[in-house]
Amino acid sequence: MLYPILTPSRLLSDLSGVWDFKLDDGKGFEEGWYKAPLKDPMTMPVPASYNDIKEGVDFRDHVGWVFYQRRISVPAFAKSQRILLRCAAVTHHARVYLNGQLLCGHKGGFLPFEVEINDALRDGEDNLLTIAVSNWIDYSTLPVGTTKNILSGGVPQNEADSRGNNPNFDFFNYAGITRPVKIYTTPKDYIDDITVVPEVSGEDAYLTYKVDAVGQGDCRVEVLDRDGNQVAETKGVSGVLTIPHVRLWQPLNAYLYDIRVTFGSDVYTLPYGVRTVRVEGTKFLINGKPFYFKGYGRHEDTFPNGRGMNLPMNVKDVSLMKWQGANSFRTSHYPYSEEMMRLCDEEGFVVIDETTAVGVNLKFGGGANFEGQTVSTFDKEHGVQTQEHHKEVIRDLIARDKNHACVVMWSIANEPDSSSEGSYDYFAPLFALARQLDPQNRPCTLVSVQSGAAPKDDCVSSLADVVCLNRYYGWYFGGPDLKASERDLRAELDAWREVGKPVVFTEFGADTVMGLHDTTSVLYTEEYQVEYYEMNTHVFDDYDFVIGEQVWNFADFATSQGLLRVQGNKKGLFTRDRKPKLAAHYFRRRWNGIPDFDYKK
Ligand code: GCB
Repeated sequence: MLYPILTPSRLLSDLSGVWDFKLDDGKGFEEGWYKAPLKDPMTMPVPASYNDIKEGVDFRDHVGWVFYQRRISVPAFAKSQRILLRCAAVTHHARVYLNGQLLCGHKGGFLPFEVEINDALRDGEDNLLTIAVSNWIDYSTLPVGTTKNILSGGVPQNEADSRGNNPNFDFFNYAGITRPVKIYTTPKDYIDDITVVPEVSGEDAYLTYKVDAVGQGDCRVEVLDRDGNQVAETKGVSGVLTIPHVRLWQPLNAYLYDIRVTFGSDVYTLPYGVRTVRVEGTKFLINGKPFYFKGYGRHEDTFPNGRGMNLPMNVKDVSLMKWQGANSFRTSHYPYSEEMMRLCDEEGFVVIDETTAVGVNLKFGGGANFEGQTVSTFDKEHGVQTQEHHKEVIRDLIARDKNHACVVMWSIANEPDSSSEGSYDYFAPLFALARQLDPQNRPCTLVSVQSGAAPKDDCVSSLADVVCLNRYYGWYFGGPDLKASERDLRAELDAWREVGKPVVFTEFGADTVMGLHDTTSVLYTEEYQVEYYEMNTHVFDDYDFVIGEQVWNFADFATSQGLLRVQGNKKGLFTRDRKPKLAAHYFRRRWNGIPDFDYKK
């Protein structure tokens, strides 16, 4: 799916701004709020999560639908073109109405969808756009919602708990229109999609391309370098472009070409980095050289935007990550904004791209998720019912991100139940689908939870190209005894050696409240966080098949309330407003001393 841009043939209008807004009182649809201007609306910025924008617990923790509304108009001269309304992310369910008419619905809060609006659009200025949004999560959605608050050990905390709508994951269930809504146009005969697959041989690159075009027209494809010089050109909707003396996209040393496609009167330009990715033995090769992942699990989480796109913070975060000597992150636990992905292409940041599958695990909280009885995650009747939707998410994620140089691996899920009966049968078709759909055939992984399962019993070892581990030795497991924790971590790594695959630690971390200090370190102090990380990283250095370390988390972030969460999760190296803790300086020293390539012989 193409990112909407302004081109010589396409108009683009961003509907970001302050919209009218109202929480549903249960009668919104019955009373047809989408048919007429909302009565006594509030103001609400788009894009943003709505939860932290107004005050009060009823507002922040509202469960169910909300209504966003504004008027739109489109210039008369654009009406001869296809006119599309595109939502980059609406969390988690959307219904889009124009002039009272339902145009489309969408499930899933972190990927784009669009609809042609020519027929529903009236001439003139008077077009009423309403987007109804619901934050409902349950056993059929991704992320997964549960009947219990996992942070409170399953004890209902409020009315929403008893209605069975709580995250089965550890981040605040922010909702709303969180990424831009745009209108764009295309000619009637148009470029629908572009797919480009790189291959490098010697000094040259061969780009196998395919243009999905609708209607009639001649197709021409050019490659331009950064100075605008044409370096390759060909005709036809598919073929191979040859770039002599290619300049590769390298981690932290990015180079992007422009691939300009012309089809009939339609023109679209795709920024494109040429690089290769491959797993060989226990190495992860980027452009043929063994790469070492240094970086983070992150969240799209800022105040008061919630999960709403925050461009200045995106750019600031990349700057901070570079300051630390990091080279990569995982889009834990959902696809990030298209703007962030484009920025990572531009800045040379390496990304593990994760689906919205978090919480596909009913073992949390002792597994008593069904009226107090233990239910297995993949129980046909009472377990999660997410597999079909999971396939949709994989499809849409790969459709959106397949051309990004920054994306080097797909993460199919975070901390699912990957060692119970039914796990393999649930995940094997998902891995097969991702491998079939990705034209670049990138490695695939799932991120394994610390459950005590032996490597052979965790289907990450049979299905994944790279084993990703979230491990908390010295925090949830063994903390504060770092000696015993180190022994246990080593014992586990000794067992993973037998699997013969590369291992990346995609999470390890300790909650740390900025400003808490002690000479003899104790849990939650900045000193403990440093000692925790020193222990873990020194162990990683002893294992040649450990090819990456991504701390949990880049920054402190908001969660549901619970006794282990001090105004949110405090495992950040940075505070939520991006001030460094002691551990940020520790990693700055460590990572600036670790090369991106050939760290482990
Ligand atoms: C995990 C989860 C992450 C949590 C983290 C924690 O394993 O993947 O979402 O926030 O642990 O801090 O407990």
